[in-house]
Amino acid sequence: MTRYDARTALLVVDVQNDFADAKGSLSVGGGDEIVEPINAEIAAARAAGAPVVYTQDWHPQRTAHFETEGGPWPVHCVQGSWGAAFHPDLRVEGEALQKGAGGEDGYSGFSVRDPRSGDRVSTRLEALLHEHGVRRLVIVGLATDYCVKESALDAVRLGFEAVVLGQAVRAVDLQPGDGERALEALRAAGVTIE
Ligand code: VGL
Ligand code: ZN
Repeated sequence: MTRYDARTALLVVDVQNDFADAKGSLSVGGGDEIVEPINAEIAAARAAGAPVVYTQDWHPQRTAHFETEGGPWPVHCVQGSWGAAFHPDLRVEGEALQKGAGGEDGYSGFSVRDPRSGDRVSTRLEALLHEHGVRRLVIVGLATDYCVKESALDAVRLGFEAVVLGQAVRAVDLQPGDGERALEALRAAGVTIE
């Protein structure tokens, strides 16, 4: 079990039906297997007084993030839909931050990016963590090669210590090995993989 304290936060990335359920539109292989391990982390974090923060991919119906508008992805996590809801077995015991609501791609929990112009805008996550006095982040969820990766890279760039739990993340693997390569890139950037 991971070490938690009041200066550590658990970040639960995008454990939503479209990624975590086999019937989801962007279903990640083994996505549902990580819900119970993540619940155990949530319980451990709360017992230690560590804040738990959740992100949700939260797209409008039309966005350049989707294939229908020239982007890379099938329509997924549309605001308010079943696919955008948290997996029903996930314990939700903390604040949820929704990203991408203005049509941005929103891979990182810390910043969203306009898919056409590339302009980046910060979300509330960094300020929220600072308000709680957090300096270390434990990151779990979906998907290893996109939102987990980008969130962990931003975390170390912003000066947080970051730990990704290998048994509580899963990859999209558009190309075989993307998940493994993402973990290597994270290690190289100074993220601890446990
Ligand atoms: C994600 C692809 C598209 C993710 C979000 O949560 O990792 N991946 N949108
Ligand atoms: Zn998305």
